[in-house]
Amino acid sequence: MNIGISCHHTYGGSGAVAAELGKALAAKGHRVHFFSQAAPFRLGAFSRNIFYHEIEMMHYPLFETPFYTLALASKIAEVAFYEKLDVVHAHYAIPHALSAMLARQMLEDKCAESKCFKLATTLHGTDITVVGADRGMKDVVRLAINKSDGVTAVSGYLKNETVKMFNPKKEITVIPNFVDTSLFFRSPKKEIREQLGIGDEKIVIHISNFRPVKCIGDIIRIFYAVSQKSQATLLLVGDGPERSEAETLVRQFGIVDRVKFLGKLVDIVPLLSIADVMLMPSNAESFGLAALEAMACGVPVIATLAGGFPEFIEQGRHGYLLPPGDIEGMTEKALLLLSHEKHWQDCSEECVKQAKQYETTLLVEQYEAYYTKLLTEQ
Ligand code: GMT
Repeated sequence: MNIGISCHHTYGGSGAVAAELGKALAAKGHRVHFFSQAAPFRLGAFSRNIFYHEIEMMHYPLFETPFYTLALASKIAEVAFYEKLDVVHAHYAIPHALSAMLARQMLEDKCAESKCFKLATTLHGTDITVVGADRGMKDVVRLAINKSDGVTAVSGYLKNETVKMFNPKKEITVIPNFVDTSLFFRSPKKEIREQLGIGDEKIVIHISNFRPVKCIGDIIRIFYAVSQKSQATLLLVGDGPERSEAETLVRQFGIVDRVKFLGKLVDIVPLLSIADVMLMPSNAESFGLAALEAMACGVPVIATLAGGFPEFIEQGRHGYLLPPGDIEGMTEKALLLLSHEKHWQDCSEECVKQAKQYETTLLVEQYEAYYTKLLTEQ
């Protein structure tokens, strides 16, 4: 198939899923065209069957802000026509699904409707729960959903939220996040600890784009309480709007030497491989890709009874789920995992087993079947 993928390039789950999906489809022989403002952060090196189209925007003094949505639509239309795209897969409802919809209209005179690409849209989370909930954006998100030929959501939770908010015309299919366990597996290296200046203490990790939903403040508070009872280091991977507040809290708590802000790193396997617990106290999380990737590396997760976490993290088996904001509860469970070696080992092994249920190859087959279904439907 000839597949177009339109996604955000920035450090975040939707861009990661889009890039990993495109790479896996290309490895299976499909020709994959990426559309984004800059190269998606997980795209990596050149590979056969992958084509990347950077969206160039027109800058003209009359326009205060350039029109990304329109430039993207023009690019999709151009590539779809010349490369005969079968499917355009929009990751995140806006602007990607809207631009693809517009591209289709641009092509109306050029190709017969039956030959024009099918539009698949994957909802990732904040496109519904944050952007879709905004009064000014709601109707445009609804349009993007209803004008797509098919819509998928990354969890049952997100599907239900979407149905509640938008009552879409078509059935939403759940295709969860996935992980390539041939790349994400535990392989601890001593030199990583040395480079980070860490001895043999326990390691707590968090990876995200530091947005308010991630509750970075809770992470610092939990870790502070943990650090009072256990010799541990906190690795914070990523960056974003909540970082400076987190740094302030770390200073106030006097734990600067125990917390390492590592910034936006793409190669996270070496860090996950030395981690003992992943903290994800988000107050809303449609799936939680970083948690799944941690589990593939044998890292038990402490997350919240919110969003999609309960769909793949079982209480006491892969870690623990507590109500959002329950700092005391999360601290207690973190200490339990950090101090009971046998329990940690059991959870770690179960995490690896569970991650294999979300193997990239399995879920990519589901996306392929989904595209085929759209192409055969009238
Ligand atoms: O906030 C992020 O990390 C990015 C965010 C997004 O909306 O792009 O990620 C979402 O998509 C990921 C991949 O499907 C999911 O694993 C995340 O749970 C989801 N984030 C939220 O729902 C907050």
